[in-house]
Amino acid sequence: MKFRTLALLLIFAGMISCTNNEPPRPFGPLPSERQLAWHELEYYMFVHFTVNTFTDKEWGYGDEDPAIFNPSGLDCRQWAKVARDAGMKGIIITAKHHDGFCLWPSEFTSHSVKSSPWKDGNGDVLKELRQACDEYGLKMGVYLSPWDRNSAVYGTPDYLVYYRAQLKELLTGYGDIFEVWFDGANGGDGYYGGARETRRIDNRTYYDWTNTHTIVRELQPDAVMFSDAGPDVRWVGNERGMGSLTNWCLLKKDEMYPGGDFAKILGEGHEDGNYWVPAEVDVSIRRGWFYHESQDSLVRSPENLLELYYSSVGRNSNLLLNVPPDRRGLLHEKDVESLLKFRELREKEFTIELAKGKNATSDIRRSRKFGARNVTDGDPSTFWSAPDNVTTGSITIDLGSETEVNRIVIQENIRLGQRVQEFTVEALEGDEWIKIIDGTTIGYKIIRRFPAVTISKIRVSFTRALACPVISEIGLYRAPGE
Ligand code: FUL
Repeated sequence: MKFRTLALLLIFAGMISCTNNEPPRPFGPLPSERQLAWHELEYYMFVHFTVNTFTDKEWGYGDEDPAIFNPSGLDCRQWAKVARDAGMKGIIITAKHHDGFCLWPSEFTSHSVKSSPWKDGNGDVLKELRQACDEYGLKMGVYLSPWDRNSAVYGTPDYLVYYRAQLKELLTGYGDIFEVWFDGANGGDGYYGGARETRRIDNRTYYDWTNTHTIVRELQPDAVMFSDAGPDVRWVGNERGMGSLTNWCLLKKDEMYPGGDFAKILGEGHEDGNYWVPAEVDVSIRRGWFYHESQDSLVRSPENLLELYYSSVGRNSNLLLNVPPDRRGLLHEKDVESLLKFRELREKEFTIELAKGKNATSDIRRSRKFGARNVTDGDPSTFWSAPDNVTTGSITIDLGSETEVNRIVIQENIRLGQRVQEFTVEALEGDEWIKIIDGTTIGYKIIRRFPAVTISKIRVSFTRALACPVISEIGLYRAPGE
């Protein structure tokens, strides 16, 4: 009898330790490898450039004479150098905007650089950008406007054949593409090969997105696709640079379509969404998306860009910052200055990681292997986790001595899903735990600011979660100022 009890006990103990040394099972929809790579980019450049740059418009009608496209000193290497020096990871270019003019010599239309005086019609902006991105170690993405106000066949099934043929050119002729941007805008009226009329399409059905998506998957399997409703990356629902404080990477995307009226939902996503579709914040450094000389005095300041950073990257979103080249084909000096100063400001915010390597403990943990020390080890692949079915837990970081702190960064291990619904951060000031901030979702990363406190310990409590919390990193910083 005794022997049997002992054997059972050993088996039971073995089962427990075995379970506890296993990571939690993934919960809910998960990011794909291409989405995981996209999350890590965080910040990259949007480039709006076309005939509008020369007509001083935001939306071209489609009847622009290609002869007006004639940048005097176009230099994609300047764009790429600025992007690299600004700390950006890639560039997405408007290969074709709503006016239909193509920045590459498409075989399927003459409404392109081919018909412009720039380089005697032998130029190719996409090719130059590819070379520049390679030189400066940047990724490249393309925006191909589904709405085409130049095309005579827009609104008929033939347009889809044209659109897809152009997409294939972009996906086969210019190396690896990291993101394909499908815009949802459609204003109806246009030149349409001379018809000059209004053409309405049904956003839900006309573009037959499923078959277009298949082309991207086949030709560029690592590229993410952006639109209002994904499939891989979603619009954040505004162009003001505002990510949502509550931001689920999850979305019921089957209920949505590009160009629909979903702005409010897109900010927060769906807590019970059935796909992983994280938010991207697209915003311009100027009032317009295209360059207008009249806006030279309206370039966002470095301080304003830092605000955008906190309201995008700081809220579990990527930041796609538009910097429009001018008529020379260069990023304007004012924009460049702002971007580079913004980088300096940003670096000063995050100079010293105060929690790194510091002792961290938790009130509960899955096992030693998934202990709290993993959140201060600087390695995002290791993590702290609570046991299965336990949806709360607190991590305390001991800074060793009284330290001034005013920024916190928290990351979930999103490979296992997004879980946290609510958290609080408290600090030990003297003998008292004082609440500094509370919040809702976390996801890939959040960064929160608070007035500087002098503390020896900080406690982060996950107070509500969809499944046992899985936290990969907690960082603390002392940024300049309050
Ligand atoms: C919008 C477009 O209409 C704007 O011109 C711009 O390209 C912006 C990024 O998306 O839908």
